[in-house]
Amino acid sequence: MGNLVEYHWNQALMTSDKSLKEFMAVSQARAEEALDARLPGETRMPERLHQAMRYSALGGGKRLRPLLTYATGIALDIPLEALDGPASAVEMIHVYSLIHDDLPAMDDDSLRRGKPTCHIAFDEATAILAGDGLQALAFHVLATDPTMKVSADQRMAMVECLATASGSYGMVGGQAIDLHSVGKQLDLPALENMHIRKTGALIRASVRLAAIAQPAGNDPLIEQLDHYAQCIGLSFQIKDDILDEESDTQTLGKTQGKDRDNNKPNYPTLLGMAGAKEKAQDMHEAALDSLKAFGPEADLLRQLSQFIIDRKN
Ligand code: GRG
Repeated sequence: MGNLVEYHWNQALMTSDKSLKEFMAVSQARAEEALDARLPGETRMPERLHQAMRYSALGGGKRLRPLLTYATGIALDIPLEALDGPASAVEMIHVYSLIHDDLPAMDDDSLRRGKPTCHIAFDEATAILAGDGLQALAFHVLATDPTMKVSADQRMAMVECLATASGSYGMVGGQAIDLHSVGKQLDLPALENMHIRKTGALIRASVRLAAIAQPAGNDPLIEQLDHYAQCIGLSFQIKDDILDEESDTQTLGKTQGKDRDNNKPNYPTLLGMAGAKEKAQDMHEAALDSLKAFGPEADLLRQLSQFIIDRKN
């Protein structure tokens, strides 16, 4: 699809009642294709490692982070094909984090996205390497992907953005705090600090990567998008905690009740279930408020915020 046709098609989608559902289906397929094209083929040496990377990265997940990158692109009028690289990169980091989080040394889980976790389908050493391989590939994509059509400065800013979000100041740091807090009482600010890093940072990067791809950045709008991303990062985590209590393993595609079983602090235990739901709703409203300066071009971002608090898995 040419950029212009695609852009107008996306404009049409935004005014349709079914817009979010259609956008999600089309963008999930787009993210899958973009990942497929950038992952090493499974017959390429070392075959077993590449099979494990593809096993975990392809064919599952909501693709929330690529959806956010594409929806931000639509809000900022960026051609989606320029965002396939950043969308793939952020999803690769996410998948690597899931593979490593499921390992026996961490959450020790056997089910992810409705199928056996990477270390069960392959073996522990291969799963560690598959995560490592995906992490390195994410940065390789940002540094070299020819479809991105950005300047060297923009590429550098994207690499810096994703590295900060995924490293010890972001996701990995949040995971370290999480592992250290098992069995401990955290107060609300400490819980929030952990989640801002562990899950919030990558969600924030998903939006920011698209903003960096804009040829001439509009700083006030970018700040507002960043605030939106911080709000949905928190509402995502609150909803995740609620689902961990209220849903079931089959619907989630991962083991339900892990927080309780592992004696991990979460929002429902600190705020009560009604309090957690109210906070998720407050965060959603704050996210919408951040988008006040945008017109209908940001409707998909608004709808994604609603989706985050309504989702079933
Ligand atoms: C091990 C380096 C390292 C980091 C782990 C993000 C994370 C840090 C671990 C994931 C474990 C987890 C279940 C976190 C709770 C929130 C979360 C990230 C859930 C999974 O994300 P979704 O719902 O998953 O977007 P899908 O499968 O839909 O992509």
